[in-house]
Amino acid sequence: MRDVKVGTMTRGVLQCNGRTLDLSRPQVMGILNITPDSFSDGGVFFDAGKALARAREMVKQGAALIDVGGESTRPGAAPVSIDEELSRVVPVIEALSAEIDVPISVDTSKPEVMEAAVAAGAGLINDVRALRREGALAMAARLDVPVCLMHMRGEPGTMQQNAVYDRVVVEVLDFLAGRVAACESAGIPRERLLVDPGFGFGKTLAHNLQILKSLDRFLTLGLPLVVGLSRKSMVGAILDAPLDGRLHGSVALATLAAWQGAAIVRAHDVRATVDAMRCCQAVMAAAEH
Ligand code: YH5
Repeated sequence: MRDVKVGTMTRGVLQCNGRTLDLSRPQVMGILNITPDSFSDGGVFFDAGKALARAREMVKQGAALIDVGGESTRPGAAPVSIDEELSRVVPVIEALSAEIDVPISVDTSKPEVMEAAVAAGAGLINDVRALRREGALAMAARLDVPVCLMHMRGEPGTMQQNAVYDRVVVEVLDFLAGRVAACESAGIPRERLLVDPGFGFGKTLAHNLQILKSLDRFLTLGLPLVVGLSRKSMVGAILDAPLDGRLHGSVALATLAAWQGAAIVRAHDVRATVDAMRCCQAVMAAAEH
């Protein structure tokens, strides 16, 4: 990571497989889900053309990164085989990397998918299991791209059943510090790592709120901080709102995260979130007196 001075803060430019990600100001990672229930008209197959159009739109709206995911992490979602996940994400990453300039991240826990995605042009690995799957650490060490390590308690299907913490912020911090150490032991330099507390992954509303209130404590890890709050159930619980009523709450929480130093916010609603990040950055960059 090359360092860039921003006021008194120093943040880097991340090298992502030939593309760069400027982390001197909060950036938006646009979500591109490639699952049969997205980009389809109710059938089993998704339309790669529609996925590409959506990615293009998000780049136009200011996304600095597009996160391509072929495995649903929703509770109760069926596991996806390696071949199925490959067939969903690889063609989309290939097509995207041929026509857009921003880095593409791959949301996966499978080493085989990491390898094929990076060969197809992906520039960042976003792993909700923080490289805990067999072979994932070694694969990520071999691939020369940054990795986002996310905290999740348990597995998507059962994670809400074990959402018990003594001190949630300390426990999530300790987990991430442990994964950073595991990465360094496996040969992944710190300069290639990002961390994410994993909002909603094995956490109650109270836990999610505590983590967001104290988000700046995660900066002690010394790594760029990623957060995903967009449309999540914590927004739904606060506002008592269905999925399509969570835009303003999602943008508000993303702003609170950026204000505390989050480098990347993962979002569905790119234009609104980018506007909020620009407003937040304007205040953060203002002179003190
Ligand atoms: C994240 O936080 N999240 S997938 C449930 C929702 C809405 C959205 C009930 N991948 C994260 O977005 N990667 C996902 O409504 C992620 N951080 C990172 N790094 C879950 C998701 C969602 C779930």
